[in-house]
Amino acid sequence: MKSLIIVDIQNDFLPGGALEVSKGDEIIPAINQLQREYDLVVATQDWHPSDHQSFALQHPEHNLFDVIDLDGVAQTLWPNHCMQGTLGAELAETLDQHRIETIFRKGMEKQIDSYSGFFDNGKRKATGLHGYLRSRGVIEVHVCGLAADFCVFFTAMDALELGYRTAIISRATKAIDRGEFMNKKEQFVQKGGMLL
Ligand code: VGL
Ligand code: ZN
Repeated sequence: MKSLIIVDIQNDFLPGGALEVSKGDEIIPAINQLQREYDLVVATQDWHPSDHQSFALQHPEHNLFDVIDLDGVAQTLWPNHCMQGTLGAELAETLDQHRIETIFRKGMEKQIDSYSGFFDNGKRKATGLHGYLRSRGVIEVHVCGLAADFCVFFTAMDALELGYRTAIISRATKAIDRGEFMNKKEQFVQKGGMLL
């Protein structure tokens, strides 16, 4: 069985959003098309409390995009984004959701961020995505969505580590920083990941 994981197609990551990914909206038609090719389609949703410690405003002594130590884990400081219950946290209206069986939320815990759809950044807690995929007989996962250099990359790296045949679908992802994604893509391929 083969699953498509649609990562964080949320208003705040689209042009005009709080943490916009340039041209992030342009991949949505491709993602809508892709869904029909999979046995199982799931999605992730970044879902932060308003005082989440990944928000720069929670650390007045630091600047946006600084990297700090948060409970022993390196943390980039972001603008407030994907706050629970806000319009920015909703999945994009143009994303076709009729084949999405389950949405895995992440980043709810104030003290730790969660880029991957499988675990938080300290690998302290699992989201349940691995158990869900396993119970459905999934052995191969393809990852798409936003942002390529953060949540897509870390989701794909965890999938590889968990033993799935794993691909990132290049035409269905966009990066916050393209240079950063080039480096990370290399790491992913070196670890056995496929780029489609
Ligand atoms: C993401 C930064 C912070 C992402 C989420 O979805 O890639 N990036 N929160
Ligand atoms: Zn976030």
